[in-house]
Amino acid sequence: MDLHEISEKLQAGAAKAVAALVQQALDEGYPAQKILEEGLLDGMNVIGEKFKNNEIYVPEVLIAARAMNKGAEVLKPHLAAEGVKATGKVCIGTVQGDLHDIGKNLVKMMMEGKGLEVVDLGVDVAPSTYVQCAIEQNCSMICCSALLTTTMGVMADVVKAVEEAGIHDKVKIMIGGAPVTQHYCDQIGADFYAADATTAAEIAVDYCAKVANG
Ligand code: B1M
Repeated sequence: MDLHEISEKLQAGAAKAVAALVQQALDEGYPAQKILEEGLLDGMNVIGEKFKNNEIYVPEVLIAARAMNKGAEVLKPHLAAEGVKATGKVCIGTVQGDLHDIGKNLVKMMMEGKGLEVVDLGVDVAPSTYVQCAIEQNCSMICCSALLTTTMGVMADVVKAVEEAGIHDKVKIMIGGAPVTQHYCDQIGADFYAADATTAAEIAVDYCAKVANG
């Protein structure tokens, strides 16, 4: 099969077909990462361009997003890194005012695939909620995703809330999402920036290993 079929079905919002095609691609031996990039993410990129150019609107994007999530669910067990044994716990959420969760879900999936325990706070997460969760659940890292230039500022509030709670020496903050940059991370005093889900998972695993080894 051609992985482009997955991209096309995703753009059409055909969630069941996307899930079935992802399974077929796995059965045919395509690597999970390739299916993610050349099938699912390719489709979302086209959707993103059309959305930007007002060729499609929120309902179509939502339907495509649902198809993306369905396909990603099928991929989930196959994205696990082989033989990696990691321990550690982090929490993740999309920041307050922001409802985009596809990237956040991918980051979570990659982290779980590498053996981390991930507390998913969902979307529209207030700074105090991250802090409360990190304290109550003993998380080594708070992971914040933002997709809007209007919501990425909440990440600075998360850093402030962590500092005010006096836990920054123990709990590190990682940020990411399309408008977020390393420069912004440095500017607000967050600890880590990752441009993609794979890098985010690697950073979290490395940091949790450091914590575990004292
Ligand atoms: Co939204 N939206 N949206 N949207 N949407 C964008 C982000 C936008 C760029 C589209 C555009 O105009 N070109 C634009 C933002 C403009 C800006 O701020 N500069 C936009 C807008 C304007 C809006 C609304 C305001 C539209 C409206 O209502 N008028 C509205 C806001 C709602 C809200 O949040 N309050 C809105 C709504 C929506 C939908 C609900 C319809 C839907 C979201 C559905 C869902 O998530 N369940 C949606 C979608 C799907 C998009 C686009 C098309 C795709 C986003 C996506 O999922 N990409 C997007 C256009 C685009 O990005 N090209 C757009 C795929 C995903 C895998 O990528 O999330 O970037 P991404 O994640 C990447 C990396 O960034 C990284 O890893 C992932 C890949 O490996 N990453 C991290 C993500 N989080 C990380 C955290 C980390 C590390 C890495 O560490 C913790």
